[in-house]
Amino acid sequence: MALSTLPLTALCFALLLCLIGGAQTEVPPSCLASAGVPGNPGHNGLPGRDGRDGKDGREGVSGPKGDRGDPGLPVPGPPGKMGPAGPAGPMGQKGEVGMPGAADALPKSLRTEFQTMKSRLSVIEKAMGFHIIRRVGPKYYVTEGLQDDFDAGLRFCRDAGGDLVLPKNEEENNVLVKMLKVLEAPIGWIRTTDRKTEGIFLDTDDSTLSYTKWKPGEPNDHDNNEDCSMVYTATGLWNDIPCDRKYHIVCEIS
Ligand code: MFB
Ligand code: CA
Ligand code: CA
Repeated sequence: MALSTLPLTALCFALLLCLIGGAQTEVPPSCLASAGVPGNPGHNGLPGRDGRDGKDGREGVSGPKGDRGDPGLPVPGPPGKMGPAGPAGPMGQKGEVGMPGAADALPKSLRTEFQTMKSRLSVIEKAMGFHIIRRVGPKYYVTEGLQDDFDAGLRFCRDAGGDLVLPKNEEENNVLVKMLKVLEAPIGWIRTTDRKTEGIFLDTDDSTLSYTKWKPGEPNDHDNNEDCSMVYTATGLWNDIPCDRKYHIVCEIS
């Protein structure tokens, strides 16, 4: 019987015998037959083990838009922006009658005197904040001996509850000169400028001057740049000078 007609198992057995036979001696001639006609394909083998996961695929194209979601829960949103101020409310009721002021507790004849004493006390308290104090009429001329420009002098005196000095008569001008001598200061500021109208010297509240003591030939707006005023300690005379100079500051408290 030719090998090609034997069933597969028999063929394998025959081949096995050949190989075994060959292992002990040379391969017997019966096994050296020419290759047979290929057999019929065998049955499919058992399914193999799962293979390893393949590489991730490329991102897919976006899918179609989903259906509209259900309405959200009725959750209160954040507070809105502050609205515009409403109209002023109606006038409130009349308040209780206050406690009688100290002056009200006095007989009418003493009330004015009481108010005067109160305001004098306030002036003295402000003046007592300075090292050098001179009383002149109802006013106090005070200084710390500081030097600065005109506007800094205005600020310094106003912050202390007074103002930069402006003599309103000969007596006040003389007291100012004496204070500058105590400071050994050759020049001091005077509270008047012609910043508003060139050549017209006014108080800083734009009121006119009732007293001046200009040096002859002054004010002359020297170099077209003199809008503030000073007093010479040696003569008590006034001169217009540039506002950025640094001279001694004397304040008045009244
Ligand atoms: C001038 C005066 C000016 C300056 C200058 C040096 O007087 O008006 O304010 O002080 O001298 C001549
Ligand atoms: Ca001027
Ligand atoms: Ca001048």
